[in-house]
This record gives sequence, C-alpha cells and structure tokens, in this order.
Amino acid sequence: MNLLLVNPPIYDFAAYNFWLKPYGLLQVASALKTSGASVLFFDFCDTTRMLSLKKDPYGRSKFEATVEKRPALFSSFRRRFRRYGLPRESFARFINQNIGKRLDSAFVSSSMTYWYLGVFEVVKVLKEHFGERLPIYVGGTYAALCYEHLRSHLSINGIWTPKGWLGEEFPLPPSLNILPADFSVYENLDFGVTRLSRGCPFKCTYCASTLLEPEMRLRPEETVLDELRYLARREVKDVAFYDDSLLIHIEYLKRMTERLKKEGIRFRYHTPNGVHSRFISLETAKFLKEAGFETLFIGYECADSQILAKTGDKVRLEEVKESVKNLLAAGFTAQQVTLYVLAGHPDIPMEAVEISIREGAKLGVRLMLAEYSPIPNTPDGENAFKRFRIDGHSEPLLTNNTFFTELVLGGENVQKLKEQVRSHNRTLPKPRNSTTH
Ligand code: B12
Ligand code: SF4
Repeated sequence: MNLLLVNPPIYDFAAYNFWLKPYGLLQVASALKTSGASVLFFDFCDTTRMLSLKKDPYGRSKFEATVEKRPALFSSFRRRFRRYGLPRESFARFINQNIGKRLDSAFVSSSMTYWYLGVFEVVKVLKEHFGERLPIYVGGTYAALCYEHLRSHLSINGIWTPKGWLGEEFPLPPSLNILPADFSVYENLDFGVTRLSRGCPFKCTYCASTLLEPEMRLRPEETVLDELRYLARREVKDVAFYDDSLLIHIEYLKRMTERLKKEGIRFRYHTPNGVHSRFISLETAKFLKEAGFETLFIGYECADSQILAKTGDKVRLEEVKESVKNLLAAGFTAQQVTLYVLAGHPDIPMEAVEISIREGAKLGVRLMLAEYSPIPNTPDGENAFKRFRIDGHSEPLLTNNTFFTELVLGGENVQKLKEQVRSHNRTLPKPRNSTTH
C-alpha cells in the first residue's frame, strides 16, 4: 500500500522554527510502516531543505516565506500575512517524481487552530492531482480542536480526534500517542524532539491540554530511549521536549538521561513548551545542568497571584523567583533561562503585563512574550469569544495569537511590551563562548 504523509505549510503573521517538528505525524508514520505500508513523507516546514536560511547554534531558524493576501477578516490589521514553508512547486515536483498517480491514501497533519489554511492548501493540491477518490485523513491539534470546522469546509474521509475517528476510520493503533516517532522520514535532521508523556495533571483555564489528552500517560521508557538513540546515530545534537509537564516526571527523566549517558549519548536539551517553576528545586536544577539541559523556558505567565489562581494556580511569582535562583546557582547563565510572560489574555490587563515584565526583569534572566490564543472549548477561550463578540468555532483564524493579543491590548501597546522585553534582554550579560543567540 502506497501512503503519503504531509505536514502543511503555515499561514500566519509570524512563524519561527522554534524546534518545530510534526511529532504526531511521525508517530503515524511509525504505525503505518509497522503495518507494512510503504510511506512517503513531505514536510513543508523542513528547514533543512531551505538552504538560504541562517540557523542558530541549536538548529532554530526562520522559515522561507512569501507574502500572501490577507484574509478579509484581517483587512484592518496592519501586519503582513505570510505563507511559511517550502514552495508549492516543490510539493508538485515531489509528487511527480515519487508518486505519479499511484497513491492509496493521504494523511495530513495539522497544528495550531489558526494555521488551518495550510491544511486546506494541501488537501486542494492532493485532490487536483489524484482526484476526488483519493482517501484523505486529517489529524493533529486543529483537527482535534476544530473538527466541526474541518468537517464542514473540506470533503475528506476521516478526522482523527482524541475521542476517536470522525467519518471513515483508517486502522491505526489506539495507542498512537505512545508509539515511537519515525525520524527516518527525514533526509537531514537539524534537531530532534521527543516527549516522555502526554497530558497534564493541571487544569489551566486557558489551555487545551485536557481536551487533547484527558488523562496523563507516560510513554514506555524503551520507546523514548530508542527514539533518542536513533537521533544520536543521526548525529543530532539538540533535542526539544514537547511534554506538557515535563518535570513532574523527574525520576523518569533522570533514569533516561542516566541510561543514555552510560551509552555515551549526550544531547543539548531544550524545553520550548515551558516547564513548571514549582518543580525546580536546587537539586533538580543541578540535575538539569548536569544532564545537558541547554535552554530552559519557564511558564512564568504573570506576576499577579490572584489572576494566576483564577486560571489554574500552576505557578506563583515566589516559585518563579526560587526556581531562577536555583538555576543560576546550579550554573545556568542568564541567557539560558527564559521566562514566558503571558500577554493578550483578556483577564490580564496591560498594567499587569507591564508589572510582570518589571518583576520578571528583576530576576536577571531572559523574558519572552507569549501571545495568548483563545482556544475553542476551553473556559477562557469561550469567555473571550463572548467578550469580544467573535466566533472562533466557525472561524478559527480568529484564534490567531498575534491578532487576538492586538485585539485585547491594541497594536501600540503590544509593540511597547515587546520593546520592554527586548530592552531588558539587552541588559543581560553575554556569556563568553556563548552558543545562545
Ligand atoms: C509542543 C508544543 C508547542 C511547540 C511546537 C509544536 C509544533 N510542532 O507545532 C512550541 C513550543 C513551539 C509551541 C508554540 C506555541 N504553542 Co504550542 N503546544 C505544544 C504541545 C505541548 C504539543 C503539540 C504537539 O506537537 N504534539 C505532538 C503530537 C504527539 O500530538 P498531536 O500533534 O496532537 O498528534 C496526535 C494526533 O492528533 C495524531 N495525529 C497528528 N497528526 C495526524 C495526522 C493524521 C492523518 C492522523 C490520523 C493522526 C494524526 O497523532 C498524535 C497522537 O498522539 C501542545 C499541547 C498538547 N498537549 O498537545 C501545545 C499547543 C498546540 N500550543 C498552543 C499554543 C497556544 C502555542 C503558542 C501560541 C504559545 C504562545 N503563546 O507562544 C505558540 C504558538 C507558536 C506560533 N508560532 O504561533 C495551544 C494551541 C493553540 C491553538 N490555538 O491551536 C496548545 C494546544 C497548548 C494550549 N495552550 O492549549 N507549542
Ligand atoms: S500546566 Fe501547562 S499544559 Fe498543564 S494545563 Fe496548565 S498550561 Fe496546560
């Protein structure tokens, strides 16, 4: 059986390859190959194929991009709307050279809810080339969170959701999310990603984690180790964790890194998805340093504990202060630790974001704004839709984090916040022999 797996391009106001890999689709690749199928793979966001790009020392980079016509609902929004990823022609070439007309089914992944135009583009091209009779299946975050939107706009065979298939089923193991990811589909690898678990024990009111995975599940240790051993054989140096709550599994993490070390495997680890301050004791900070964690991103969100308590109480300013103190004492530099500051959440006014930046700046590590995206069916997402009279269900573009943050705070204020963050980051000492950018 000939199957094609595609990770679509991104349509957005901004996109950066912040250790982005279509991890779910790589798990699908693994399941399909195990069942004996022949798998072809095309990733529009594979930056190893964008030769003109400058990479940072950890494999991150911009994407190749073209400016696109702004969707009508963004007409009063001044920012440029772009398509990020490999050009349409390279996909057409790939199809002509590798598949011709012999394709049994196609599998398309999806990521952010507001990136669905990429899914639409890929499905359209597939239908043009292979005809309406080609079975097409779509999965991933947008499919899971906005399946009604997807179903009502595209004629496809099946949608993979956390509750099971919608429409036609394609036989895939129900334990898909604990299967290994198959990185062999990539000719070149600039970094790897992994996860020890799926799901999160916290229930933050702005987050979709429980909708995507109602129960927290650990992936088998051997599966994760095999994934990482494979990446080591491919000489990958940087690995990013995609866990929702990585440090809750500290014993697992310790066992795993210890076993890899015994096998002579050492990576530089990164946590772009943010980790919890609460779990960073001095002992854990020392372990992280020793294990090879190179950049740590921490979910700081907001300095106001009352606001935080209302959204799920996953973090408090005191805990952030303590964790940063521990990380610096364990030998991390100011440049290696970044605090995410949440902006654009309707319950966090401009002044509260500015206070968060000021308080965060006092801790002497990097800050980064995380622009809020109102996610359908989350408590805060639904409130946001009511308050701003927008319907993110019938138009998921409205959940775009850049757009929504400007809607809440105003464009000038967002620029002001960005400048405050930038000017703080400029004050931080640049370490000698630094590999950070
Ligand atoms: C890792 C991660 C990131 C990574 C990058 C991930 C990526 N590859 O795109 C980083 C750190 C960069 C990131 C950034 C952001 N993220 Co994020 N991220 C995640 C996280 C934790 C995992 C996503 C992931 O890749 N999962 C990997 C695989 C295992 O899961 P999956 O894709 O769902 O696939 C499963 C199935 O769907 C299936 N599958 C997948 N594809 C297909 C295809 C077919 C055909 C089939 C059959 C099945 C199938 O296989 C998997 C089985 O388990 C999710 C939360 C979560 N728990 O899922 C949030 C999440 C996706 N992110 C979110 C947010 C808000 C953001 C940010 C906006 C945060 C911020 N304010 O800065 C930014 C956005 C960046 C941007 N440019 O716009 C939101 C979604 C927002 C939205 N509107 O869609 C989520 C849901 C978290 C939340 N707060 O609720 N994120
Ligand atoms: S701790 Fe993070 S992943 Fe877990 S529910 Fe809260 S925001 Fe979501």
